[in-house]
Amino acid sequence: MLENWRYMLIFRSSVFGILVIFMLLMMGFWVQKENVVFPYKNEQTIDWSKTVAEKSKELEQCEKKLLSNTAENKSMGLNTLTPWLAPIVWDGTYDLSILDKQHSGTRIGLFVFAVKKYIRFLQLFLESAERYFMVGHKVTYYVFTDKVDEVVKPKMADGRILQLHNVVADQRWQDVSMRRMEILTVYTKEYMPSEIDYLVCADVDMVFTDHVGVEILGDLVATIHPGYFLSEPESFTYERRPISAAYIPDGEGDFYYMAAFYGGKVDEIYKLSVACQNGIIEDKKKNIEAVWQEESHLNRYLVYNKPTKVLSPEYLWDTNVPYGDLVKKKRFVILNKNNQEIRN
Ligand code: UD2
Repeated sequence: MLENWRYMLIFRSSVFGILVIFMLLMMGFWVQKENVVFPYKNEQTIDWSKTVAEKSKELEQCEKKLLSNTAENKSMGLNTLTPWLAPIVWDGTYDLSILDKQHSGTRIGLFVFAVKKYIRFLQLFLESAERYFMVGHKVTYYVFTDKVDEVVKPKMADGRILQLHNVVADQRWQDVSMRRMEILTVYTKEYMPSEIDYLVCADVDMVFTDHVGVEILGDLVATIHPGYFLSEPESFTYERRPISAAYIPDGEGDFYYMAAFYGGKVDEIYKLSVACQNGIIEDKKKNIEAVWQEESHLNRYLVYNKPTKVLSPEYLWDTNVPYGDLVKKKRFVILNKNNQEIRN
């Protein structure tokens, strides 16, 4: 009897135990099932091809904003960054109100030669600069001429100074043009460091036709020649004769820069002018002259000392070159002149 009772107890406990284990297993399964199933209540299919297509459209539009979509516009000159990550300044690539604040108090020099018959361009150059060049900032004009008495002083805004300096009138126009480098080596060392922070060098046979402001300032700044902004380096008119100090071998060089507008911090322009002037002297000793005089030496310098900022052809436009429609703003424009007449 006692034996039966013990078996009954063992049997009942076992059944109870099995039931408990079964219930626990069921609960575990339920919990697991719920955990697994709950986050994926409804199965969702993502259309990856659509998402990828939408993204590439967005990227394409983004690229279009920077470059227009023709083959030509893939050219380096239409980019907004150089391969060494210096900005190429185009309209819309900067916020002037931020830059103006950053440059409050900055002193800027504008260096120009108006020698012999080129004096006729000076009045328009200065008056247009008063209207468009660094408006609201401190500006010193450094005018070098052999005709100080003929200079017509423009009406100038507060904070702007006109300095007139006498300079020798070389006989050949090429020598007048190159003389600028020699003068720069002296002034950027002796006088300008205490007078200005940045220097901008310009040709005089030019007119400012739109805003040119502090967006152009940088350590070393050069402007893309409007005739070459769509061209490949092989067609640039660099000095190609190895005998010249301005020589640039095939395969080297990024842009063709124009000597009619460049600039930078005063000490950078000092280094640039010394290098170019030394090149000019070396060539003179060999009785040669670089194909585009100081512009060739400038280009050589800038191949091996990359500018920290590059100005698009907005900042140097020539109405005689094609593709003007690609350059919406023409801020500093070359005047047409009769070279034969003016250089004699
Ligand atoms: C190109 C470049 C110029 C320079 C030159 C060198 C342009 C717009 N400019 O100019 O930067 O590299 O080639 O070959 O293409 N000047 C005088 N009196 C003179 C002669 C020259 O003041 O008798 C000054 C003046 O500031 C003039 C500058 O030198 O703007 C350059 O001379 P250019 O304009 O006659 O030379 P150009 O047009 O070939």
